[in-house]
Amino acid sequence: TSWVSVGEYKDILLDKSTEGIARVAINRPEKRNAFRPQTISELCDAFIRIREDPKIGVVLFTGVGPSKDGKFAFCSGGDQAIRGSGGYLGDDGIPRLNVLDLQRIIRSLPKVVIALVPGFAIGGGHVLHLICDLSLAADNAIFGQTGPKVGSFDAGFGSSYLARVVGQKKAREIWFLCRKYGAKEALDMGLINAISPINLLESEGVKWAREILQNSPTAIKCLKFSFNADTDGLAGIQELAGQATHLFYTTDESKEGRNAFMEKRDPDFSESKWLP
Ligand code: 2NE
Repeated sequence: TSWVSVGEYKDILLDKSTEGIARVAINRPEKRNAFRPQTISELCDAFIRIREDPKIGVVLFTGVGPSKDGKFAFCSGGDQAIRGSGGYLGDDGIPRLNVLDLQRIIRSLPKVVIALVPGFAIGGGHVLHLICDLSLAADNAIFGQTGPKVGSFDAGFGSSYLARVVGQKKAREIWFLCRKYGAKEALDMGLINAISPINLLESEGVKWAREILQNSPTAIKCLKFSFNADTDGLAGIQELAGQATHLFYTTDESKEGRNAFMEKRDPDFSESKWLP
């Protein structure tokens, strides 16, 4: 697929293709793609742009690489060099954990987000691949949480949702021991969907995206939000309910309610059946 660069960002790259795919990449390879508040603000902006573009159905979310030492990373979590008291510090000196905003934007994006993990997915970077709809990894990928080693934790999606994905025992092992896991182990525990050689990772992602894009957008959106409704509490139910409202607005029954209000008359729902 051919990519066209979109937006002016410092810490990330955003590209779109003409066939309905977007590519978002964290671009701090010398830091193993660790994020700072600006990185996250830019990622939020990119994903919101994608949300508003009705031509895009699938997002490939990845990390730029290799770094000068030849290693690849998806993301190594929060940039510890600018971790202050109470959060990660931007130029404004305000401590932030704005990666939580990004997690919610990705979860509620009415499109499919595929993480392409070309190397390290560690700490808050591991959580970012976890919350994507699908994860494809290069055969050299390394996964793990480090929070209890570096004085941090993600007790939201990072732990509870991880347990939904890999099971309670494995999730507790991942967080309590802070081990690192290779791509094969990740596949065996259901943490990722497939492994590919690193030079084929993006083309594999495009292949998966093309298959998804052949299917019904509305069906896929409702399925995504059904999965979220089971795991994301009332916020997940809200997303599924929103899709029901979208569909209801297309019916004569719903339009009669709106028309009656606008015409200052009582609504007449007699044409609407109480179908089984
Ligand atoms: C990712 C990993 C395992 C890679 O190891 P290795 O040996 O391949 O690379 P190295 O030498 O550690 O890293 C290369 C350069 O990147 C920097 C390093 O400091 C090093 O810089 P120089 O010495 O060359 O100048 N770098 C890597 N990760 C960084 C990071 N997260 N922050 C700042 N600089 C980083 C290895 O690098 C590693 O373990 N990284 C740290 C992983 C980590 O603990 N992340 C934070 C977890 S907490 C979190 O993300 C979080 C949360 O828990 C809750 C909310 C929000 C965030």
